Amino acid sequence: MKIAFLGIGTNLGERESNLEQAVARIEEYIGTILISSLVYETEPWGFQATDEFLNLVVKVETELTPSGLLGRILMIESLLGRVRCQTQYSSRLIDIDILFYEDMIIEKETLKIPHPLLHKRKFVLVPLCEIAPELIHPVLKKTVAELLEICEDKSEVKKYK
Ligand code: PH2
Ligand code: MG
Ligand code: MG
Repeated sequence: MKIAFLGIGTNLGERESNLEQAVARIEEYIGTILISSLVYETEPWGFQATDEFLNLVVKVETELTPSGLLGRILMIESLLGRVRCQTQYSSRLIDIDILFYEDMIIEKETLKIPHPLLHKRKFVLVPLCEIAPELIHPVLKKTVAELLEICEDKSEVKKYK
């Protein structure tokens, strides 16, 4: 069994229901969720949108390999109705990102682990720090709590429920 941390986000449609469905599909197709953060309401990061996001982070136990995990994530995203746009960032029904997989470092075109932007995003670091403050980033060699402390992202991240 391997441990992975996944970030989940949505800013379109019935956001709470999107998260609930994503969590249910993760349990069905990926593995057991060991811990889940609270849900946070967060300002769109890196692009302009009027719709705020709901974000959370989960810790899962899985038998899948990293590429197997990515395959299931893409399947779950499309099951939940996600249509991918060409533009870099856009509003979405659901987005599931692999943040960490064990302490593995993967640098493929189609799969980068740890998530290359996680340390720049408070919408990831705040929920991650809630459930795993002492986790060490295998590339940056800092704990999640330290990464949050030095993060320059000033966007708003507030507890939703
Ligand atoms: N995801 C992005 C880009 N910007 N901003 C917030 N607040 N939450 C997200 O999940 C998010 C984002 C790309 O996946
Ligand atoms: Mg993302
Ligand atoms: Mg994604």
